[in-house]
Amino acid sequence: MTEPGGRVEFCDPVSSLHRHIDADRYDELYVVGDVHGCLDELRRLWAAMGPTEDDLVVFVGDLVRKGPASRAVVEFVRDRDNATTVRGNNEAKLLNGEVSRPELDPVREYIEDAPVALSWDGGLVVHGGVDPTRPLTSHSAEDLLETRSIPAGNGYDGPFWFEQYEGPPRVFFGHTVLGEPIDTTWAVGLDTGCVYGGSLTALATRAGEWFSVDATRTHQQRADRKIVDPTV
Ligand SMILES: [Mn+2]
Repeated sequence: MTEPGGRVEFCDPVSSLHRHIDADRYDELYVVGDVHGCLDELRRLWAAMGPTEDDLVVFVGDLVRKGPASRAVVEFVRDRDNATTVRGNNEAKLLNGEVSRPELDPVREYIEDAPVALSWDGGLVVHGGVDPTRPLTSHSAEDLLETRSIPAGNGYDGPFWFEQYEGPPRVFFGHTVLGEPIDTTWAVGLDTGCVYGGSLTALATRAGEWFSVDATRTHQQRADRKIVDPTV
């Protein structure tokens, strides 16, 4: 079963950074929020989900930075045939040279190969979000990586794109740190701030089953005003 809505299309150059999958090839599609190097929490979440080789686990990006084990988290995802990731804004910062992390050089090729968008019929995984006032075909890679507030901006003041968006497709996203996951008809927000002492969250999209593990410890402090309590 796929979500309602047809195939997701982007225009060049984003179309070359878009991976479309046939959802019918998988028994279950899991989507996981921002990991940010939290390897211990990732291991516990993975054990709780127990994905089989016939499932696919899709990460929303931001595997790296801020937490203690960025390289090992990338290797964890890379080395599993039933796991894949889209690119997050923190991976983009590595690729564009905005930040330098030589210890990630051994996994740079995998990060470079990660698409900015991954979709199946009716479903779309991106790191940031989409602008509900514009068609997907007008979105840049940067839009998909960083959209948070609409009108555009990167702030935590809102209003947020996911409060206004009415699909299709149903969009699964991270990037905006949430006090609780967002689970609406058209938007599923999964970044529950693991690296900030929150939790690491996943959704089994078919079963509608949520998985969450509490952070082992707080790796970075974060102002409360930069954690969104969903109102949708
Ligand atoms: Mn993030």
